This record gives sequence, C-alpha cells and structure tokens, in this order.
Amino acid sequence: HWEWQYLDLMRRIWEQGDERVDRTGVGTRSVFGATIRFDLSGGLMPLLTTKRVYWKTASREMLWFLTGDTNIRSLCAQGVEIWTDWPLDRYRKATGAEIARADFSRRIVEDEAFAAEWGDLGPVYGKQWVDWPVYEPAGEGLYKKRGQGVNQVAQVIESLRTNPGSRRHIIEGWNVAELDAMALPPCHKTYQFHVADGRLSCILYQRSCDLGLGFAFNMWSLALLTRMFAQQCNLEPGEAVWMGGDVHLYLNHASLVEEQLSRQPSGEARLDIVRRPDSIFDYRIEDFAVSGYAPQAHIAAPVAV
Ligand code: UFP
Repeated sequence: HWEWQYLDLMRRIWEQGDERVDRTGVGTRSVFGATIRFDLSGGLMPLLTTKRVYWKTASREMLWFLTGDTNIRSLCAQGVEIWTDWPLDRYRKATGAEIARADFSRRIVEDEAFAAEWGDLGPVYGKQWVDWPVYEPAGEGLYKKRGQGVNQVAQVIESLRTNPGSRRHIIEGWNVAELDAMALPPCHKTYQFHVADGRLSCILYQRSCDLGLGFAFNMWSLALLTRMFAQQCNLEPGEAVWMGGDVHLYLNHASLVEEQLSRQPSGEARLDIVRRPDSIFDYRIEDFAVSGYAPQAHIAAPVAV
C-alpha cells in the first residue's frame, strides 16, 4: 500500500529527525529531502486512509487558486477556514478587537467592504498562477506594471497540448519580489508536468511540509491538479510525485503520531471527474466524485500558525 511511504517517513522523522527551533516557536523534528510517489492509473487517488482527510475542503481550495482569487471571502462562504487565521491575526493586531474566529469569518462573508479591507492574503498562489506580474520599460530607466500578467496555468495547458515533450511545463509560486507582501510564502511552490506514453505526471516541490497536517491536503491537491490537467489535455493520469524540502513533525503532535502509527492502511480511494469542463478554469466541486473511501477516524491536532 502506497501509504506505508507516508507512515515510514513519519516514523523516521519522529524517531530520528533533527530537533529544530522553528518560526512558530513550537519546535519540530525534521528531515531535509523526501519523496513520495503515487500511481494515478485507473482513477486511484492518494487519500490517506489511516485518518479521515477532508478532500472536499482541499479541492475547494485548489479551485479557488485557479480563479486567481487571493481573498478568503469565497472560501469562508463555503465553510473553508484554512486561511482565516492569517487575516484574523492581522485584524486583531491592527484594531485591538477581540473578535472570535467564527464572528470574523461571518463578517467577511456578509460585509463585502470589510472583506476587501481585511480578507486579502496578498499575492499568494492564485495571483502568481494566473496573473504573475510583468514589468515593461517605461523610459528613463523606469518600469511599469503591465495590465495583464502571465497566466502560467493557461500557458502550461497550451504547452502540454502543443509541445508535450517539453521539459519546461512549470507553474511557479515563488515570486521572489513579492514574498514580503504574502500572508505566507508558498509551501507547495513548484509544479512540473511531464508527458510520456500518453500519460501525464506531475512533480510537486514543497519547500516546507507539516507532515502531520499539511501533507494529506498537499498530496491530494497535487493529484487532483494532475487529474484536471490530464482531462483537459486528453492524457491518461500518470504519476504524482511529491518532493519535500524541510519535512517536519511538530513536537506537539505526539499523540497524532502515536495514534496514526498504530494504524494500518486499508482500501483505496478513486476519483471520478463526472464532467469535462470547457477549460481548466471551469471546474466545480460537484464535478468530483470520490468512491471507495472508508478511512479510519479523524485525528485532531493543533495547527502551528
Ligand atoms: N504548511 C504545509 N502545507 C501547506 C501550507 C503550510 O505543510 O500547504 F500552506 C505548513 C508547513 C510549515 C508551515 O509547518 O505550514 C509554514 O511555515 P514556514 O513558512 O515557516 O515554512
């Protein structure tokens, strides 16, 4: 079962990883450099079975990236709160208000002007993926931002269709010049696609990975993106290859690690994309049907912000 790759990595990090002080102050054990591979043939998907993974939440986030939106409002409206802590933190610090997360989220949804002022994350994934800024010479050594940036997603779809043998099918999130303006510099920063024998594969390079919480989402999203791209390019799904830089477990995840390592992987999940949308930008959550997913119980663990 593919999931042993994950459980083995978890055990290795917990037992032998280097203990490090990290940005959040929580502390981690980590290894530097790890790979997990998954064969997407036959519609199979890398959904962890040793705990329940909320794949719809991860899918909604992926669809939100593809819209280019960087405001949390549409996520909150769908009950997706995975990005809410950053704007909430900024709001609390700026105003001194003691607002509960649920109230903040509700206000973001109900009050458009409030969302415009407080709900934006800066030029994170969505912005870089579909509107990477381009600067043009404006005389006297000055440069001017072009109205429309580069749509990397559309360009890669086009290059996969017209030049499948290319080794340049890359979507990059790490815009060095704009990192300071982002709520969080991209974790899943580089996607590279590859066509061989009519199959589409994708490598994700993730610079930093919370193996206990983030990975399950990141691996699912990588596979989902690959499936959508394959469908749009009339290719069969190949492999999803995940590569981590700093792969870590937070020291306050001891009970998650203990519980998950006591479980055995079981069964396999399949994804059926029930419709073929006109473009990569037209998918909806209803297009995704997962079958065969019978995970073991959810395991709660604190998120380090
Ligand atoms: N993290 C993930 N996956 C993600 C994401 C964040 O694992 O998609 F957005 C984790 C990795 C790390 C923290 O524990 O969030 C980001 O912190 P840093 O920027 O210091 O690496």
